[in-house]
Amino acid sequence: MAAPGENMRVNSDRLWDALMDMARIGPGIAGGNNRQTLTDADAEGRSLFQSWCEAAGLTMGVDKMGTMFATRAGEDPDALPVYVGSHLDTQPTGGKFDGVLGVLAALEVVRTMNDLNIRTKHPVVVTNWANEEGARFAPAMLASGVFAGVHTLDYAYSRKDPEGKTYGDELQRIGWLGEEEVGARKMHAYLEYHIEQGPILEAENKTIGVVTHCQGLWWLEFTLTGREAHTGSTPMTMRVNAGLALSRIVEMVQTVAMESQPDAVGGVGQVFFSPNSRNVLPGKVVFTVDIRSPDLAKLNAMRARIEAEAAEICSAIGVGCSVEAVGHFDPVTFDPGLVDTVRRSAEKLGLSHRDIISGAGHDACWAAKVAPATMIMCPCVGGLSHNEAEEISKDWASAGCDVLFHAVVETAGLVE
Ligand code: HGY
Ligand code: MN
Ligand code: MN
Repeated sequence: MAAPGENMRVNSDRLWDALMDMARIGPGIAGGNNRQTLTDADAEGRSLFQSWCEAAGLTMGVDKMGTMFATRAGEDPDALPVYVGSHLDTQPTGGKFDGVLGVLAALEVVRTMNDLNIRTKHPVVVTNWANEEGARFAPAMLASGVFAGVHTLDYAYSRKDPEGKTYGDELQRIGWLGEEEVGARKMHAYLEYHIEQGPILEAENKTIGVVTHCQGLWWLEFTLTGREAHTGSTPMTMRVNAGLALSRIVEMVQTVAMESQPDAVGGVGQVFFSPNSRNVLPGKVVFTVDIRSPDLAKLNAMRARIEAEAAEICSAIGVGCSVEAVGHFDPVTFDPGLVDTVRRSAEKLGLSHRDIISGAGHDACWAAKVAPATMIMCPCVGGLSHNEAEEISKDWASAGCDVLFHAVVETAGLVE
């Protein structure tokens, strides 16, 4: 017996076309995207997204961090909106779907609501969070962090990219500095649809991830100070080699993460050498350690051990060592009521699903501090993400969007 509404589906072709159209903006060099926050490519993608929202009859608002909110009116003007979205910014060698799927699926939900003349009690707001990736301006999820009161606007504006440009200046330069106070908007609920960015759903042949939690994170930025010297004429016993300290610390982080299993990860993705000349020993090495776990005690124990052992490593070879936490959030438990709504929507649609903990961080992690929030995931090929070869199937994309559609309509309250 078909469940009520189970035949209501989104337009799979229209969703996929939107994804492919957006992917043409800020192309990478290997089939993915390089549409980093507050670049001209980001501005171009924002304008395309705004044109689609306005064509769907939505009203666009932009806040002082550049986050975009496109509203579909509800029947009850006093009802708080249901926010649905993710992020359009990408990694420098990002894929076509990380974040973008969640924003354009939210738009597809609204487009389908329009097609079916669906009216809801609560408004629905399609959301594009600024600077989710934190690749150009650390930390990640910067705009949603300001929205949730975790960061101040001044702190966010002061964040610098590797060229020394500030977030505030770049937001002004691309013309997307909005007028709304960040966080002034109040949410009835927040839902985010995202690719898994890991291997579990595909390996278990599950179409939907019902996200119950998100693991916590520390980004520890180390600055090691050695002595610049000639790599040829300086005897080994006279070297103060910050590069050697870096290599020992990276190895140590791997050991700490492996000894903290299960449910712990650690690694280094970004390193800056100075002067970065092939025949000069580095005077300064700056790098970020990324550690994560769904277990807060374990996460903090990893941090303490890494900082202590890094100090010992540097002391043993006479290298200066300082560390600053440049990103953090505790493990997140999503709203059980919304998680159940997602699970029932998947069941109503006859889609295979399993509960899952998000390995990656998302804007939903900060939204969960100010409103009931949850996530939906779809598989990605080989679990690969933050790689231009990131791939999903069209069927996966629309199956998760169908679940999002049903969960949003239920949460926003269908008006018959
Ligand atoms: O780092 C993360 O987990 C996210 O991709 N910003
Ligand atoms: Mn993402
Ligand atoms: Mn990402």
